[in-house]
Amino acid sequence: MAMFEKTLIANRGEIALRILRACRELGIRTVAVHSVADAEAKYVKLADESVCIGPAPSAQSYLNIPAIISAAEVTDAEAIHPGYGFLSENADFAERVEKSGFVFIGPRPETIRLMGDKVSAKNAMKAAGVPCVPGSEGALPEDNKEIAKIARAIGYPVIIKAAGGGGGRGMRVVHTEAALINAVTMTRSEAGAAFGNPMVYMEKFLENPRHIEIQVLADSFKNAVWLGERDCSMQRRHQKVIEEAPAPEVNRRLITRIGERCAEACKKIGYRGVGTFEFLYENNEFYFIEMNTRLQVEHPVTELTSGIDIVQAQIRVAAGEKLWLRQRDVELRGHAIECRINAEDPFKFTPSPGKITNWHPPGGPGIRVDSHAYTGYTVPPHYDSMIGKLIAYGDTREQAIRRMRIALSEMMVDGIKTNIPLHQDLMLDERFMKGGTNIHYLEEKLAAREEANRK
Ligand code: MV4
Repeated sequence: MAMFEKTLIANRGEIALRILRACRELGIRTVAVHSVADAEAKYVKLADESVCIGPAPSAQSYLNIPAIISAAEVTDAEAIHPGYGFLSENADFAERVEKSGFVFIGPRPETIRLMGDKVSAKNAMKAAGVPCVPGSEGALPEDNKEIAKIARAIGYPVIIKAAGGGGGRGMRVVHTEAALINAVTMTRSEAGAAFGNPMVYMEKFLENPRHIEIQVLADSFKNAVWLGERDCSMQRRHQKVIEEAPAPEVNRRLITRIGERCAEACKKIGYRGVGTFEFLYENNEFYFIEMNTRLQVEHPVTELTSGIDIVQAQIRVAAGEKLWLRQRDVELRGHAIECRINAEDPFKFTPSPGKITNWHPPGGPGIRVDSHAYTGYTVPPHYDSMIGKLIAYGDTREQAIRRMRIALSEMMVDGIKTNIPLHQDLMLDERFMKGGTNIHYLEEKLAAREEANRK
C-alpha cells in the first residue's frame, strides 16, 4: 500500500508535534500550518514546510477552511490530519478536503455527520447492539402531553439534551413534571441558537456515573478492533484533568463484552479510522452516550497499555491499508495515567499565558511527556491553556501513581502558573488512590477546599 508522501497538519501545539513525529516515523514529509501567534513555535520549524494561514484568532486561522485547503494545494500535500478540536469533527470540512482531492485523515464525512447528531448516533449504536442510556425514541415530539408521558415512562430525574450538542453543551436536568416543559422549551431555543438545530432528546439522568470510553481502530474494509478503555472521570466543567487506562475496579469480562460490541458496531456502520465510544458507567452497567470521531487528547494512555501507536495507525488506515492486527493481537498490559498540564492558576483556574522562562520536563522509566513547550516559549493567550501532557506507565496502578508523583516533583515550569500543584494534590488524594471516583469527585473536592479556605 502506498503511504502518503506529504501530509498537512491542520492543528497546533502538542498534537501538531505528536502528528509530526508519527509522520516522520512513517517517512511522510510534513506541512505545518500556523497562525501569526504560532509563527515561532518549535514544531513549525521542525516541519518540512510551513504556511501561515491567518491571524491569531482561530476563527481566522485554524478554523479557516479555504486557507487550509489552499495551503495543501500550494505545498502539494496528499492528506490533511485535523488533530483534535478545531475542524476535526466538522463533516463539511472533511467533505471539502475530499472534494478538493486530498485525503481526510479521519472517518468518512457521512460518519462524522451521523455521530455529530447525537440522536442519530444513539439510534445507530442501539441498532448495532451497543447498550444506551434509557430514553426517548429519537427526538422529542412537539406535543407537551406526549413529552410528559415519555418522562413518566423513563422516570425522574431526566436530562434533556440537544441533538447538536455534546461534550456537555446544551443539557438540562429535570427533577419534576412541573419543571419539564419549560426545560424542554429552553433547551430547544438555546440549541437552535447555538447549533442551528433545535432538536432535543431525553434520557434517564444518572446521578453518580463514571465516564469510561472505549478506543477503536477500523480500516476501510470493515475490519475493526478495540484497544481497551480509558477512565476520564476526573474532570472539572467538562474539561478532563486526569485520564487513565485501564479503568480501576471494573469487571474485565464486562468491559471485554462492551469493547467487542463497539468493534462490532464499527464493522456494521463501516467506520474508518480511530474513534471513541463514550459511556457512563454506574452500578456495574455501561450506557453509551456519544461517539467521538477524532483522535483524542488522552490517546497516549491507550498507546502505553496497548503498545500501539494510535496516530500512525490512524494515518495507515487513512492511506487505505488493511488492518494488520486482529483482536487477539491486541494485548493490554500495565497501567497508564495522564495528567494534563495547563497554563492556569492552580486554585482559581484562570488562564496564565506568557513566557516560559524555564522548562524542565521529567524523565526516567515509564515517563512520557507530550509537549511542544520549551524554555523561552511564549504560551499565546488565544487558545486552549493545555501546554502538555505528562504520562506515567507502570506494571500496576500503584507503580504508575508513584512514578507520576516523582515526575511531577521533578517538573519545573517557571514564568507562568500551571496546574502541577493540583496534580500533586490529586496523586496523594485517598479517594483517587483507591480508584474509581465518579464525574463529580473533583468539583466536590475543590468546593470542599474552597470552603475550608474561607474559614
Ligand atoms: C449524562 C449525565 C447523566 N445522565 N447523561 C456531559 C457531557 C456529555 N458528553 C454527557 N454528559 C453527561 N450526560 C445522563 N443520561 C451526566 C453527564 C455529565 C458528565 C458526563 C461525563 C463526564 C463529565 C460529566 C459532567 C457532568 C455531567
